[in-house]
Amino acid sequence: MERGCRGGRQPARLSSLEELCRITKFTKKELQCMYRGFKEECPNGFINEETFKAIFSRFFPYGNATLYASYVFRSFDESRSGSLTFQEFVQSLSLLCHGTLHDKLEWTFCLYDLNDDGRITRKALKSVIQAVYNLVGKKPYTAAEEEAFLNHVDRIFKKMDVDKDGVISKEDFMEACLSMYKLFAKIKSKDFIASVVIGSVPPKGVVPIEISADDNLFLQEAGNDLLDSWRVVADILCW
Ligand SMILES: [Ca+2]
Ligand SMILES: [Ca+2]
Repeated sequence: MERGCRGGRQPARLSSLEELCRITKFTKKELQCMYRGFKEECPNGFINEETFKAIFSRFFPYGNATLYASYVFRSFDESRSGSLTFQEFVQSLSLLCHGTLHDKLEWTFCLYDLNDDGRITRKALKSVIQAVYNLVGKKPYTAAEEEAFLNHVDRIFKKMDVDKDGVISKEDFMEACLSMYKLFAKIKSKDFIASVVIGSVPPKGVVPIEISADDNLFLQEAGNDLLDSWRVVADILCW
């Protein structure tokens, strides 16, 4: 089975600082700062899953970050060697900070494709969303909460499985996410805000945006769990 699913990363050989700036698009100063943080956390020059978990846990003192951190670590450790050098670490981070939307979505797909087979099953989706819930200590305790959680996972799954064949392929994933990002962009546009503020009659020249109730619900539900994964991880790991 192919290891790692993003591909295209530069080979992990030791680069000079200048070269690393060029590859990662981080400035010298940013890299030096990250390197200091890295050396402090990992004096032996490698970051492993345990350290990853410890870093994430600091950001989520009221939740349990271990599961999510292990999924993120897996997505960074493309060679599945169990540890990352500084260069491997910043190359993955660079993708989340400076990559194209397509790069970021590929990474997110990889995060959810827990067994590297190029498809996201309902079970994997549930596991990762559960891990996101754990971050903030949100847990379905009662039977009703458990049912609401499963319905939430179901709605996201149905929306993402574009061709309705029972699994989320990378094509499904890209298509569903890109159409959601387009909706997000529209919502953020001034025209939309103006039309909402003024009410049902938009001013001349402003085109009101119609969003179905289904899409609206999906945007609210999937926003944090799925569409923003790369942003959350980048915020945490950029020391
Ligand atoms: Ca899979
Ligand atoms: Ca599908």
